[in-house]
Amino acid sequence: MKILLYNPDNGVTRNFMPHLWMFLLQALTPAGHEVLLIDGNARAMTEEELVEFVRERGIGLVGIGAMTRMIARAYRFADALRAAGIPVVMGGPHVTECPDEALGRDGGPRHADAVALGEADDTWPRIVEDAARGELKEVYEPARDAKGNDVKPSLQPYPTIPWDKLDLDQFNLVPGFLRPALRRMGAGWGSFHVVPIETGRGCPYGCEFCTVTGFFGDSIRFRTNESVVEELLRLKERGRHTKGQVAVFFIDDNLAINTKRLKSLLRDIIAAGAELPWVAQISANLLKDEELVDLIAESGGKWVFIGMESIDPLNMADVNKNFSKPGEYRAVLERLAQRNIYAITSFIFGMDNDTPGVAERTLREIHSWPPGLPVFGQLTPFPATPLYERLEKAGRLVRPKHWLDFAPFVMAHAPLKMTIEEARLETKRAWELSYSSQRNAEAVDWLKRKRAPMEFRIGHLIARLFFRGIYFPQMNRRAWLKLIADNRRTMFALLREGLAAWRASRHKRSSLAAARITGEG
Ligand code: B12
Ligand code: SF4
Repeated sequence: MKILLYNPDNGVTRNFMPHLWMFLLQALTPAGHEVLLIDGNARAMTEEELVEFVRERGIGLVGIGAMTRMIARAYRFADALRAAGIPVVMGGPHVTECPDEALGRDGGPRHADAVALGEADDTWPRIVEDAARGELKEVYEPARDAKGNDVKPSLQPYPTIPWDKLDLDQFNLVPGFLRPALRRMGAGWGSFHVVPIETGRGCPYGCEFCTVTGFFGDSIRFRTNESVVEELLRLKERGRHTKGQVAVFFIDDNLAINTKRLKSLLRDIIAAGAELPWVAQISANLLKDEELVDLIAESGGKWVFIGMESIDPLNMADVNKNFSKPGEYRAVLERLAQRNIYAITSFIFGMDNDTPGVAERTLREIHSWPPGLPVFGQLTPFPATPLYERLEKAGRLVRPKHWLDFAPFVMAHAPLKMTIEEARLETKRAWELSYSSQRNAEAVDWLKRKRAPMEFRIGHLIARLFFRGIYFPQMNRRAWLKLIADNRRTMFALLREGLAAWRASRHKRSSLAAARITGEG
């Protein structure tokens, strides 16, 4: 049987990275079936085009995965496929939290023939075999232990994802017209892939707004160090072989949740020569350990995603995230910056203690830190989270099924001390000010003053231009050209400096060669 795994696009910007679930399920598919992958963020398609693709290739089962944010779009694709007689199975966090909605058991329309609840590593092979026999069941769930809890995949052993052989062309971040020239640059820049790798699952912290503790559980499971190192080595080989660049996103929710284990993994990566540039999510409270931060730098760590959420400790207490202390953020970021590691700092507006002006106050604080990539969202009650339950009980949900009429950056409940509209405007202001051409220039200047190497400054500016796209749609060439025009001063300054350095090194090389010839003569 031919199977298609499909991830709908997010409607804002191209994803910088493919979704791991597709590659994982592909690797876990029993022999004898062919699995195709399409990520709508990399390969845009309408519902009709997807149906045609599926029909032309004789695909017998489509698997769709989506977060809550993309679920309405996912349902539209599923509806079109089912109307054409193609069976659809859906999985991922949202349908796990709302299976009745996907199956039409809540009085609404049905969107999926089957749903896979929770982690599907063990159920996927069963789904495939049932579908091949035409006996798809409605619900697939993990086995239960004696206490009635889900049996979670141990991640030991972990399936081999053949990154070295996969066709990853749809995820190449280098624009097509630049590839031939860039392939010859340095070690080769004809392709640039950010590849998701997980080293463990689960988080015990249970922040009120987060679905992770409910979905993956509070007991943490790790892959073996050997299996992670082996995957990194294969990726490194792929980069060499294809004359391209590979970076890794360790998608664990909190890579340092067990500091001892992370140190041992990073030491093994260094010992095996498996270092690649990497980014990971780590909470601020776990970044105080100097030895750990040294190992992060030595093993290739470049960016750390930190869920800072708010600079107001009262807000942090409200969402059960007291372990992360706003008063410690500056020291953490400085410790990272000393090693040329920078942070993607994530903030949430619309918390219960937020008042108008929260954007200005937060930005004042951010501007006193080493520059990073701040991102701003709003407190969102995802289904099955403690936050959702609290707001529902208090009668505060204005749009209880906000995902079915998704409106970006419009809250689904009213915060206590500001309106929904004020929260939207604060978020907009924070994005505008954080990614203005002036702020981009200031960030690059800061790095220059701190003598950060040229490649860090170029990387930082490029990252800023991409990150802006999380809020401001950058889906076409016009949007990109405008962005480049707005930031031309900073770009030209870097280019001039780069050319001067290149000329100086060329001059030095030819003087050395001349001296050698004269000496030998
Ligand atoms: C990496 C990541 C991202 C990446 C993007 C995704 C990518 N390209 O990988 C980035 C950093 C961009 C991102 C952004 C966001 N993210 Co995010 N992200 C994650 C993260 C950390 C890892 C995802 C992952 O690969 N997990 C590992 C795989 C193996 O697990 P999985 O995807 O759940 O898949 C398993 C099962 O669900 C199932 N499955 C999944 N799909 C399917 C499909 C089928 C057919 C079947 C059978 C089974 C199946 O099988 C898999 C194996 O067991 C998760 C948290 C987490 N630990 O999962 C959050 C998470 C998915 N993100 C979340 C959120 C909220 C967001 C944002 C909205 C945050 C924000 N406020 O801006 C944005 C939205 C971005 C956008 N516009 O698209 C929430 C989603 C909650 C929900 N109910 O929707 C999560 C769960 C984190 C959380 N704190 O709650 N994210
Ligand atoms: S630390 Fe991160 S992953 Fe863990 S519960 Fe809190 S927000 Fe979720």
